[in-house]
Amino acid sequence: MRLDPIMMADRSDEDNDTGLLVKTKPKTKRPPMYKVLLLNDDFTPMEFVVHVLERFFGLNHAQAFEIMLVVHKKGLAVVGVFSHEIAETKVAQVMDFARRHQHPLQCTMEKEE
Ligand code: TYC
Repeated sequence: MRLDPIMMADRSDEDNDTGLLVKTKPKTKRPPMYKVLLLNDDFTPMEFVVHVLERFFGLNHAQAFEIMLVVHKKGLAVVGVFSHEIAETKVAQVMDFARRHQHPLQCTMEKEE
């Protein structure tokens, strides 16, 4: 015989008194993704930017040239979407490569909506 009161905790999968099963949502939230952005400037040579896009973002020459032109004309473009760690690595690689070649090219990351 049960002497202690029946608590809600004993009926965790049931709604108050309806007897209906209420399934709790499985917590499978995907990790946030980050856009990597390339910014235009007046000094970095176009061919250098194309090379950066081929080297660090795995684009072929035509794709790289196309995105470089978008940045040149619009001021910036998303060049890829990655996990936080990969995005950070891409940004650091681009910034370091540009600095070593004394170009003012800027690359940054932004959390996806
Ligand atoms: N605007 C630069 C030029 O005319 C080319 C350029 C393109 C620079 C893209 C940066 O992210 C950039 N030489």
